Amino acid sequence: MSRLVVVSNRLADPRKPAAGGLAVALGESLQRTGGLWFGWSGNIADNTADGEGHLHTRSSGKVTLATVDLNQNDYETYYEGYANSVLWPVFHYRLDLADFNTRYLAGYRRVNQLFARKLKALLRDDDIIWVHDYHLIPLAAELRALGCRQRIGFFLHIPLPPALMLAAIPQHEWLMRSLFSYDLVGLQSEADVSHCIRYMTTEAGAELLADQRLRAHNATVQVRAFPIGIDVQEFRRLGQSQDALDTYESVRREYSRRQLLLGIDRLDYSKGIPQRVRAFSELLERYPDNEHSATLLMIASPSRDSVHAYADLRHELEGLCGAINGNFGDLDWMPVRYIHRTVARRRVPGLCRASRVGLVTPLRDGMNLVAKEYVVAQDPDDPGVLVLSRFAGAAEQLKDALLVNPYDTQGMAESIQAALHMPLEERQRRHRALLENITRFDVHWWRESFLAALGASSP
Ligand code: ADQ
Repeated sequence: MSRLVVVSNRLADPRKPAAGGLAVALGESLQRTGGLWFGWSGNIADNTADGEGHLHTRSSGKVTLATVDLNQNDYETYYEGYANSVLWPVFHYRLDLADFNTRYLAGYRRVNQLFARKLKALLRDDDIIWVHDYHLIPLAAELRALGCRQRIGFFLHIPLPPALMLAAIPQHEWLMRSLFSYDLVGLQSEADVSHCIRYMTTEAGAELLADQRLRAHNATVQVRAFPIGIDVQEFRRLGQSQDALDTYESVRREYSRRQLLLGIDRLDYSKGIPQRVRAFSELLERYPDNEHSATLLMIASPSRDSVHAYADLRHELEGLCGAINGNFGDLDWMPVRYIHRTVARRRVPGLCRASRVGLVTPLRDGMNLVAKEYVVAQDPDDPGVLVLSRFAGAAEQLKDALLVNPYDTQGMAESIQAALHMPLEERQRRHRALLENITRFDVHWWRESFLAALGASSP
């Protein structure tokens, strides 16, 4: 059996309990066959004499974790710059927030070349390589340039936007051409796949063959949707832990006379958090029966603080929450509770279960795992209602959620009102259908179907 090599910007120790579902799922594969996980250490170190980051390796069971350090300049240009100020906004349809500084491109190329050089030294001929996410799009092209012939697959965790949006990136031809160095490109949704195929056929002159394979530049790549799932078993187990039960009990007690609405996200402009608060304000305005009752709890974990757009978002949100509490709040009722921090993972299921409505309202999202976690955490006899943006990748699968358009404040307020008053039977029916889908297409299905397709691709 070939060895699996996973490459991602950051890596997590799959055997640490704090690791999320993805790390655990990838780790499981790596442990089974023995494997290598390669990425940035998370450290910013001074450049060494030869200008190369040091390679650190350590073992965790049958898995070797290999990491390199970045220097300050690489961190600013590759990570904060090209990855998070060019690719993240454009791939989330936010051309207005993109900063096409040419320094960033140089850093992005340099780090991808550095990763390729360091990784190549560790590779065996029959390895299967799985590269993750937008930080590393050109990695396969750099590996091929060094003579690597192994099978290489790529999975993009964020959306892939329409062709003309991609074309706004000054280096879009170079960037998208580099996908032809992979044997398989996995995307989150069918919508993303159709954008990719359209770009390749209209902008890159590719020919579309059978089975969503594209041919150009003397290479063939297959592009397919592999919607990522969660580790349902693990999340259920987490929900039965003492911490989760304690969280559930204390939240239920505190909000015993209220209807709780919950939002959990990274504080990111793609997540539609201000839009959610506006819709909640509209709900209180239009449906006064919710006064002194409906309470929106938002837990937004700090993210990319040093990128300007994130600081602006934080200020906007603080203003909105302050205004709504000032306008509607009373001595014994605060309509919005906004917490800017990461809560311990083991508390997430309890929070989800204690809330009547889960609000997942991104303007764009590759998938959105919170939507799936929310459903799995519910009590099947008395489940809460998932209100989900139609612009999350998850909406392609989770048709039984209440699907909303986060740009439509009134429409979203009406859907929240419907969710708060949904009869038990309908809540149970929707929950059953959602849970069935989430359980069937879990993270193991995702990993196994991707690796099977990569194994079957022609090298
Ligand atoms: P993210 O943008 O990080 O992921 P998401 O899919 O929602 O978004 O996953 C976030 C994870 O972090 C969830 O497990 C959630 O429980 C946890 N989390 C978020 N906020 C938290 C908080 N305040 N406290 C504690 N835990 C919190 C990217 C893409 C997504 C895609 C995933 C996986 O942007 O679209 O679904 O990768 O491919």
